Amino acid sequence: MTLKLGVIGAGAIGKEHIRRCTQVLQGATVVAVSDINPDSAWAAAALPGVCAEVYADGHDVIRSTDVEAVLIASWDPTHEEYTLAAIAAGKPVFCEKPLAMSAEGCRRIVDAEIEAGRRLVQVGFMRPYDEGYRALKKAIDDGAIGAPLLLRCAHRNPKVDESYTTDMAITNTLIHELDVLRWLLNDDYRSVQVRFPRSTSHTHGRLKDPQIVSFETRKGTLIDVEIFVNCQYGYDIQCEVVGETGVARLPEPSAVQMRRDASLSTAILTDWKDRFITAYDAELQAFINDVAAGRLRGPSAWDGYAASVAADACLKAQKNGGSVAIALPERPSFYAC
Ligand code: ISE
Repeated sequence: MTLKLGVIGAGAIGKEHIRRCTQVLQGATVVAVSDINPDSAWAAAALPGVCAEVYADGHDVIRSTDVEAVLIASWDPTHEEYTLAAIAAGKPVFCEKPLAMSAEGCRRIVDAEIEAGRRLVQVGFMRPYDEGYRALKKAIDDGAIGAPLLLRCAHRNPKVDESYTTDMAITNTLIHELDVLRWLLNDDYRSVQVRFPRSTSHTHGRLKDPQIVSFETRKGTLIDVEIFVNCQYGYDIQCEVVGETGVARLPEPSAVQMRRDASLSTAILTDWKDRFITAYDAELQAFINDVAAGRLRGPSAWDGYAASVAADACLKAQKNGGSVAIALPERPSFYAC
């Protein structure tokens, strides 16, 4: 059986998802597309192999009787509204990160899903599907380095445009670490502090870049994440876990090592869509398979909410400079694994 997908948002990642659903993955076909910019919707509908109706409004995609499941990849502030509409229509929905712009918004989605009585939402947190993170988690879970004591992470983008502001370093970028690190450590955050070194000359007035975000977890692990979105040299994701008996690092993506012109080098990727390309494939294939099996198991609305509770605290910490408590309520039994 082929799952008929409606896609809202056909920009960078939306178009990529349409391509992968059509050319790479099994079991789904894109039948409807919309974008705030009609040219983007038409361009996505014209990709090789795509045969989709183009709609002017995302709500029309959700309402379309042809659409069985919804994929949301529109502008971040629209995610909550479309996810709630998909839940109300009883359609499974894959929503790109962040699930909503605040914990309050995510909570509305959690409440609506519980009210609907079954899991309908998967959040587009793809890092738990990445082979490197999975290997790192296995090393920790197997006890290979003892209990994790410290983490040093970096999330670097080569550059961002003028519309990217200081808060987006949290809601749009760090949100990946906020999800993947609680999954990696089987832990939750207790508090956070944000510090700003001198800014790079490659940023603009509304973006302090880089930033250092420091967490303490409930089990007492200390985590430093450097977010540096104008680092110039490439897209670089680092995660080093210092344990009681050893140190484990996220593997680098494989690349050819070259000796030439009196130097030894390996290329670094520059586009985040390429860095996690197989993880994006795996998360969406899992969604398609799980919808067919009638049971969603990927990152849940609760995971989206947990990341957002931490993100809200980071936003406060950006402003007050001190330590801010992160209080995640008890997980409802509805989301028990
Ligand atoms: C983008 O939306 C992503 O998801 C990337 O992984 C992240 O590195 C980038 O900063 C975001 O803008």
